[in-house]
Amino acid sequence: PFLLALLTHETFIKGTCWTTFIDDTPELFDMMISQNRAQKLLAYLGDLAVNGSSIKGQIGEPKLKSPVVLPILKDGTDAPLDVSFPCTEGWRNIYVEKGADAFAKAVRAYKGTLIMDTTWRDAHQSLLATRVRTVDFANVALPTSYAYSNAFALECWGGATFDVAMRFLYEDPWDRLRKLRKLVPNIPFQMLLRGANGVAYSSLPDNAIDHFCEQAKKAGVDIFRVFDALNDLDQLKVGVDAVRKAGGIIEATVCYSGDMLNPAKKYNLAYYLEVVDKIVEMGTHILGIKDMAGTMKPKAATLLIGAVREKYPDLPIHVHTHDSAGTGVASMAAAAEAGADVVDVATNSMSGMTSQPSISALLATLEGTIDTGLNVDHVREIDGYWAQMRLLYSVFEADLKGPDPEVYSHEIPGGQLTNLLFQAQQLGLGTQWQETKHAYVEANKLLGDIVKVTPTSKVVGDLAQFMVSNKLSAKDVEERAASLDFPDSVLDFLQGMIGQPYGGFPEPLRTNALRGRREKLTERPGKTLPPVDFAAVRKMLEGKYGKMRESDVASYVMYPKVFEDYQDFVQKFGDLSVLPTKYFLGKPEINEEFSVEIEQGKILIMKLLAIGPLSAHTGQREVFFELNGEIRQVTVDDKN
Ligand code: 3PY
Ligand code: ZN
Repeated sequence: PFLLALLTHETFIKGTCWTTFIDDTPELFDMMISQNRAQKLLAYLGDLAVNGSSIKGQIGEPKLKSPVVLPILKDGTDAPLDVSFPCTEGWRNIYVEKGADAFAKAVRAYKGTLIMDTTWRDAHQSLLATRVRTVDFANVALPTSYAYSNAFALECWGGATFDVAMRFLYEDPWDRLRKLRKLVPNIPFQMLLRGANGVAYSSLPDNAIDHFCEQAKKAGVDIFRVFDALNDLDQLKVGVDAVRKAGGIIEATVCYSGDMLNPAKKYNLAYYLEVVDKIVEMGTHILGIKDMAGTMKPKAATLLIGAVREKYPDLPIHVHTHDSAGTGVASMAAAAEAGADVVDVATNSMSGMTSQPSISALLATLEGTIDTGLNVDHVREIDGYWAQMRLLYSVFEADLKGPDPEVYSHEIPGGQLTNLLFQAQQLGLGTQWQETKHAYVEANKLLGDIVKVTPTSKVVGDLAQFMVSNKLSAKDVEERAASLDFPDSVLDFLQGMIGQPYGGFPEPLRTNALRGRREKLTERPGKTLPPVDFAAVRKMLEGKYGKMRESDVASYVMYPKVFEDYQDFVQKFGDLSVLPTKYFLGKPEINEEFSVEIEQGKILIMKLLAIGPLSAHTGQREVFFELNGEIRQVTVDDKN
């Protein structure tokens, strides 16, 4: 049948298609230059057509079938706004023209409460396994620059987006940043930096953090939310100092864990105020308060933000939460009322549950009392785009059904909650999820009730999964610690590679688990880690891959293996970031025409024509495409 499809195809009947199109627009078809890139792209598409998607975590094919409709913003007279070029008005101008101190001052002086939208970072990290691709941000970037022109910032980088971009999406995270920066020059960009851990899972040499922040600032980050997962101030300071040296806006952050309203809990108001005092002493433009699991109840927000506001009237406060319990809007409204200058929300279709609270719900809650400077209609119009994206990326959804205040007891951070649920679902055991949550609580207690956020949340999660899969109770772990083969992340934590926990390490668990195989650190790891030799790294990489940028060096230093795997992939398949997501995740229908702009003005028009029969001899198939009117074929190993 494939032969028949081929012979009856219009290309065979009519000779070449697109001749008139090519004649009319010759500049679009510089085929010579594009040959190699096009062939690599076909290699990817052919593999996808034969073997299905290889993107980790994907279940099924994208459900969004219709073309994506872009937002249309209206001006005051109901006429469509021209958004064909970026908006130039916004808070970023203050920073660019007058510097970080002036920016912080202006934010504090604003009469209402500003919002930061997290859709481009935390929202998809928390709901869609961080899988949203650059092309889908870029497509909505211009209208967003208008609709959100009064926003404090867009959170768009850092956290898990850095490694996931390379590891699973085969994209360069730096290119994403540069591309979006050009399209949105007016709104500050915020990133999430894990203090001395950079955007990795344990500490790096100090000069690696400096180098990373310098590159991030150059590529487009303005505001750096810097936290340490244990609120270890020495670790935090490494990140804060790096941002200062890079000339960025520092948002040093205290992580909120547990429930400060409950007197039996470890982390209380006095604890948080002490951390805030030290952060102020360290020097920050903005104070971040980061409620990564969404356990900060509205009353706690009122008390904590109220207390900080009273003690530090001039300090801008920026509050972050997750809506896992369903109380996120109430907590952010309480924070705004108690004097927060900025609160975090996400576009409606990408909000709720493990993500941030809904922007429109918050705007409605604050309406008439606290001004945000945002146009509710524009915000809603942008959301129409994200509703389509949510469907496009639903192949990565963990099947969360609704908010659940159980988070107040298990305290699992938003991104990790969806991740663990997804893994439990994949194992398909009915009781797995309940067991994992229970084990998470036990693992946290075993480790000394630590603050849980990447990377410490991974330590607790890994120990919990280790307990479930080996059927170990907390008592078993304690009694058999000297002979158990703990996950690496747990040993890293117990060694001190992630920092020093408040209240110290759990003993005798620490000693028994380490068994003298690793030295116990009493100070931050960066003090003893040898500095990175960037010139040597560059030389080694260029020997392997050709010309490298300084940001490539930073990627390698942060994630050596992930970066090398990514480079190997690009050598084979080229830059896939140009491919529309529908065709990145799923194969087109036979004869469905689609276009790919491989670089500005260079458009490939493609069709999948046929998938050939399996050769019993080679285990391969020929896949036939039409590319700008010509038939192309690729040979693909059939892995099924
Ligand atoms: C991250 O570190 O990626 C986080 O989102 C922490 O909340
Ligand atoms: Zn978060």
